[in-house]
Amino acid sequence: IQTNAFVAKNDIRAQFSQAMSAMYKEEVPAYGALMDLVADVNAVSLEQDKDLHEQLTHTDGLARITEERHGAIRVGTEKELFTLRRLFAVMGMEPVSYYDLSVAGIPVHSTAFRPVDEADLNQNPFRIFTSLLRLELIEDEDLRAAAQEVLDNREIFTTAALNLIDRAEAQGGLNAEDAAQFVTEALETFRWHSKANIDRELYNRLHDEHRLIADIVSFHGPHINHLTPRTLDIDAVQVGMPKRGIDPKAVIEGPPQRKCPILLRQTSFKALEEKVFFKQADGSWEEGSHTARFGEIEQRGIALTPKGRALYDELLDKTRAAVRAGEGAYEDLLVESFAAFPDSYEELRAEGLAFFRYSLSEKGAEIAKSVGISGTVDGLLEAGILRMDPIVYEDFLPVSAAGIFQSNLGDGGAEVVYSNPSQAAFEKALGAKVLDELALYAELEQASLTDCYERLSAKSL
Ligand code: OOG
Ligand code: NI
Repeated sequence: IQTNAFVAKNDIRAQFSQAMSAMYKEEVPAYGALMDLVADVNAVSLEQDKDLHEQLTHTDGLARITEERHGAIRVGTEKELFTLRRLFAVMGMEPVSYYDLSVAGIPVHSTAFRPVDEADLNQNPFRIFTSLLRLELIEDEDLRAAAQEVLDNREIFTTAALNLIDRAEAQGGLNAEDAAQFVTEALETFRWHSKANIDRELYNRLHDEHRLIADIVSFHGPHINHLTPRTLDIDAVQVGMPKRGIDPKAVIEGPPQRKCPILLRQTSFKALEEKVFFKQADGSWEEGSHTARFGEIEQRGIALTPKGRALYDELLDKTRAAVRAGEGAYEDLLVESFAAFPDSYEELRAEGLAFFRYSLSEKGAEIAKSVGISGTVDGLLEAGILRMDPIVYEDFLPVSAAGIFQSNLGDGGAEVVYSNPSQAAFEKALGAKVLDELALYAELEQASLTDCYERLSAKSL
């Protein structure tokens, strides 16, 4: 019967993303201002760049952009991460990729929960970058134990949310009423709480160890710390921010501006200093402040193959070895280094640097109606039978993520660099393996080609 039918996971995710955005706009008004700026910039980009407009229309990517955003949260325990995986699964979001942030002196490791299939991404690509605290990287044993105790004594999910996760798993989905309640209850986990779980003294000790640890341990739950709309022209947004009273960080993370955007470029505005209250031993609340929440913008480009990614990493490392990000010469040097990265889709394809989605051109579709046809991809592209479009990079970049974390940790951000990946431990906590993003892009490319070849060889009568 209709009323008992399950709501599509894509719809639950879209509702949740909307609800999260509305909540964050209330909590952090500058996010609303940034959304308006991004909407204006995107409208201009689509108006001026007809090729981009056509490409996005052709790949069904246009509709998703205004609704597109990612958020980020940080959790404290394995159990919290485990339940989050189950919560996100209700909305069709799976853990993709493993990011080790210890390389930047940040004691967390992370994944991103996101939809995986092309059709699901096109309906709503909402993602959450999710980090797990690594208390084992804190040297002070007393402090570690104190933090652990606080974390063990909190419950970041409402009882109703936990029950609905169980129900979704048992039934294989949620009906409309349950889905609506699930969205409301799940949102509670990510709400900001100005009353801390701990007293000022412990807060200060955690903060001195690392600001991020204080952010993760001190509060009732993993408040959403930023929500990021997707822009089609990040340089225009960067320039536009100060005009609307928003103060951006100094540099855009990721690759430089290019004709054919690759991977991901990101910039953010500084975290707000917010009033919080510490829970003192005598039961009183003591006023203090905490900085955690900020805004970010992203521009997404084409996904790179392992070969392309290696070249990206090499050129970025080369730049960063010469100048620190944020120093005057950084951007010029970045542009100079990346001159070695081909900047046309033809070259990116010919050199096997990036992933493409193939489809039949109008001509190809016409031919496919009458005669069977075969040939190499090169030949079919040249003959104008196939067309290719960039596959959008849907993931994150560890060096950029570290830059985003750092920009919000203030000037005293840690500089200690101790690479210490621990993917197996992360996956054990998660209760699942993370998906390999490169395999996902390769599959998407291959599936698009298989579909083209099938259509070309099948002669209809
Ligand atoms: C996450 C920072 C990483 C991104 O877009 O790379 C991130 C955090 O600050 O919790 O969101
Ligand atoms: Ni982010």
